[in-house]
Amino acid sequence: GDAVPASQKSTWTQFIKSIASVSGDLSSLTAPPFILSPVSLTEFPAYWCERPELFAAISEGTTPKDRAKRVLKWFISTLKGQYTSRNETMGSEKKPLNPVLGELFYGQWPDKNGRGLTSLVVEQVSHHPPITAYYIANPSRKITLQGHSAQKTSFSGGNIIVKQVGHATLTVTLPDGQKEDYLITLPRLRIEGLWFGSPYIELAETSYIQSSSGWLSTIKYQGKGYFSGKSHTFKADLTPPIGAGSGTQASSYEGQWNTTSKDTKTGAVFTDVTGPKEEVTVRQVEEQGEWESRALWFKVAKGIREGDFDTAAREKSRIENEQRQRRRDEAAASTTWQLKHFVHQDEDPLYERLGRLFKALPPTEDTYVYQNNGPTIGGA
Ligand code: 0T9
Repeated sequence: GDAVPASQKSTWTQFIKSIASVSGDLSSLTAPPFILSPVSLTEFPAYWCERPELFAAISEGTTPKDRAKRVLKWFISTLKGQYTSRNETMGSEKKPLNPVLGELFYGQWPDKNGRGLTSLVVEQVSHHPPITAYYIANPSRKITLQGHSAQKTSFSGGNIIVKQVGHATLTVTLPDGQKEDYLITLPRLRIEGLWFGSPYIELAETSYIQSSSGWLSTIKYQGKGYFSGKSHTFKADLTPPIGAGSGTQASSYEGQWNTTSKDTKTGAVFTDVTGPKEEVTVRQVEEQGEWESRALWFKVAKGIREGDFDTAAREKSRIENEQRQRRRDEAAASTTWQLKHFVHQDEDPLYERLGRLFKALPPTEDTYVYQNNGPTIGGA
């Protein structure tokens, strides 16, 4: 493969073979240095809000359909960051740092142009399997997003197939005090280009955004050579509540989630992510607590960035050994790790209620409920 450094060719081949044989969870596989990212998975929920103005604009919707359309527009506009940004910043998809239990990530997007301050709280709520819980809020717009993210991986046709486990719920409180909820399911990923050492993500199959108002977005994803000649293609249908009167019109949108899309009927621009996005603002590493991601991984990340992989590996082992010791101590004392910001619940009533409207599978899922106890950063 082209992108694989000569000295890492055999380890890369070995690595691909081990991916093919280990199914389910790839997070703890040891990968060759050239494919390592210095960023932990706990930072990934920030991708949900790198266009904070689109998140804030949801509250400006004047009808249930208008708001459902704005939620869809915000969602589609996050996909470029979520799934192609490592290729842009690091040349290819890379293996993120595997978060430790209790790892935290806090951030915010400042108030600008009256959009309000948006804040982010992330906690690694499980190490094995890895599960990341997150909460994003724009209090002045009365919009919240809560979710958790896990993955089940398999290998097929030379690609890694990633089924995303978990979901997100978005809630907007309307001027009359009524809440409108949205259940957001997540697309399937195919990681291609592995043999050449230059992996990238393509999205596949279907994801949904179901509003409590009844409006449903059905989003279909395709890569090159299916219904479009282009990669990163989607088609979304926004359909009215079941049994709605004839005055309610469906809409559809299509295009590329990494560039632009339009209203299928009118041709009007729907999403355009060709302009700059806003990365999350995070406290200086020196000011962070020991469980905060960038402080926790500082030496490992520095080693990876500077090509000092011996230091990176040594520091990573130190963190992992410390974790193992912690788990042993807890077992000996018959205690368990206490989560800081989230409480696990076996059932999510909102998932069940909204999922029923479009026959979500599975019919029920667990959830991590935010405890409203995140740090107050700049008045958040
Ligand atoms: C939620 C996102 C998720 C996390 C990552 C599959 C993956 C871990 C999960 C799904 C975010 O909202 C969106 C984007 C990228 C996803 C990652 C891409 C990836 O490769 C990793 C997996 C665990 C690997 O590291 C596989 C090995 C690697 C060598 C391939 C580059």
